[in-house]
Amino acid sequence: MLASAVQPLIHYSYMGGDNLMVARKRSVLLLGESNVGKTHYGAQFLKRLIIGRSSLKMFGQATNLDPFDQALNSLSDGRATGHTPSETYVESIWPVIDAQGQQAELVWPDYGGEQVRRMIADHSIAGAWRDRIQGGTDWILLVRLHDLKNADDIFSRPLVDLGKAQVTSLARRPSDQARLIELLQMLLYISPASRDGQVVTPSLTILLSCWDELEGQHKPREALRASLPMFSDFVESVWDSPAVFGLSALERPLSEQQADQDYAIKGPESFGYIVRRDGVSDADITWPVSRLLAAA
Ligand SMILES: Nc1nc2c(ncn2[C@@H]2O[C@H](COP(=O)(O)OP(=O)(O)O)[C@@H](O)[C@H]2O)c(=O)[nH]1
Ligand SMILES: [Mg+2]
Repeated sequence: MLASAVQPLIHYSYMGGDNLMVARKRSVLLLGESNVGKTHYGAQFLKRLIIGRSSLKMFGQATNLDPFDQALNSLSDGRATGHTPSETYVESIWPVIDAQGQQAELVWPDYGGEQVRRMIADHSIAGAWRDRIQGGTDWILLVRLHDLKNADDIFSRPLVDLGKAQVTSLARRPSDQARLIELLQMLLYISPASRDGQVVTPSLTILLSCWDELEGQHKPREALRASLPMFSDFVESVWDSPAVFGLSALERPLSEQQADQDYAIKGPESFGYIVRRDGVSDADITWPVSRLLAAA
């Protein structure tokens, strides 16, 4: 095979400082607005890696595990952890490997709750984000449907109203789905994704988080389409093969104050599930990442 044909599959990365490693390595970036469950998913994911109950293993030194350690301690008692936002962009990087020897780094950013919203409102992306976006081969976006609305917005206002006087009095903000589309558009713009045809790299996985909060939903893709149709259309048309799964990292709501005895007795690793395309649930919450490695 020609070297040039192989090139796009290879990612050069520095590991351990000085050694330039050439590896077929993926860099998976976890994204999501504030309060969608990133930290609790991270803690549950970490627990699975630690006890070996997953298809992935930790492969080297993870950085900056503090927020997850804290969440894990609370979960072990059967409690949720409080929100401890950091004002700046901080990230925790976990090197992982699957049974076939495929490696990846998982990047869990932690940032002040308003950072993503501000990024969208100001139309500007901070430097640290930019670097991450440019190096990422896969994006996993957490979306908590329960907290979002398919509300009227500037796009749903009838065009016939445009000519009428005093339309300004009807000022509306972009809806939740318009905001999410804007976020992905901005990130794509600064990513190395090719503008020709549908996007293949970075791949996009949408995890509908806190799935246990949604009633009567069976298949994740249909749930997304029903709640956020415009966002769903956007994703399907821009990406070559976007994936949509359900995620309940905790399996049930937990209180920060009152301990859930069942949790404390069985351990947090006995809780949490993923909902696959066909609506079947699976206890391996690391699977959305391991399937990306298997596809490499
Ligand atoms: N019901 C339910 N609540 C969850 C789940 N995961 C997280 N939460 C709750 O959602 C809130 C936000 O979670 P957190 O991980 O701090 O979100 P982050 O801001 O994206 O890091 C917390 O109150 C958690 O208890 C879940 O799987 N199910
Ligand atoms: Mg968090």
